Formats: sequence, C-alpha cells, structure tokens
Amino acid sequence: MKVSISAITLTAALAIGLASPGSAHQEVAGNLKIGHPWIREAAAGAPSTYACIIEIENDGDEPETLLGATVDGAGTGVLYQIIEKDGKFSSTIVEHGLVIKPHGSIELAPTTYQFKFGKITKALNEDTMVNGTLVFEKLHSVPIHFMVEADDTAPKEDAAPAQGAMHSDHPM
Ligand SMILES: [Cu+2]
Repeated sequence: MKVSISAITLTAALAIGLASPGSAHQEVAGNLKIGHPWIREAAAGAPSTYACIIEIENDGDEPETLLGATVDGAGTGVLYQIIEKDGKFSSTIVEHGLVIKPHGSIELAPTTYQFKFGKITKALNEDTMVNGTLVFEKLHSVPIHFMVEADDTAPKEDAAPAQGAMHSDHPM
C-alpha cells in the first residue's frame, strides 16, 4: 500500500471500524497496478451504489484509459466526476474515460471520481470480495475483485443547479 491513500479515506475507514489498510489488495493487469478497488455495501434491491479505487499506477510507456467497470450484483458502473461549486456537489459523466499517463497514476476517491451503479440485484455485504471488471481502452475488460466497504464519505449531491425555479422533486 502506498502512502498516497487519502488521509480522509483512511480516517473514515478507521473511524467506522473497517478493515485496516493492511487488508488493502492490489491487482495487476498488464502494466497497471490497481490498488484496492472497492464498492460501497448495498442491500439487494437498493437503487444505487458506487465504487472507487485507491490508485491505478501505469508502469508502462503508453497511456491507458479507464473507461468503465462492472460488478457482480451491481451491473455496469458509469464513470462520473464529482464537481464542487460554491459548496454544492454535482456529478458529470466522464465521456471519454480517464487517462493514466505513462508512469503516472490516477485516484478514484468518493469526492473526485466514482463509478456509479444502478439497481443492486445481489446484496453487497461489507468485508466480502466480489468479482468484477475494469474496462480499459487497450487492455479491454480486466477481471478484478472489489472489496465491499461501508463507506460514507461520498459528498451529498444536489440534483439540480440552484438557479431560479427549482422543480427537482425527483431523486438523482
Ligand atoms: Cu483491497
């Protein structure tokens, strides 16, 4: 585990008695090192959940692009960027994926990037590992394992811009 694990994530994890950082796992795909992919716990039938990754390091000489993810029981995750403006949070789809430069790295933290999943068909239970994939431009679909965590650090998002007439009575 690299030191680049965010202090916030670590503190939150410890505060709610989660697995210690010692249990963080790493997966390798091609030139990529994928550090601790995880997904938020969710009951079967829950409307949504999200997944994040502590870090993906690219040890290769070519850029790679992270495009998507799948998780057993949660289906296909869409990559979103979380945006903060004037203390309000919203999110927008990352249309063309997230580039990982040669010898560079990216982090997907709940406050920056999330894979968002829709309806949960099979319970995601805390402290278990679930099968999934990450989808890259060059490596295509890579099978990995996500750890299920009881994360609560994702910012609360506002569904609509706070301008003029607000009629956003529908959830996100
Ligand atoms: Cu892990």
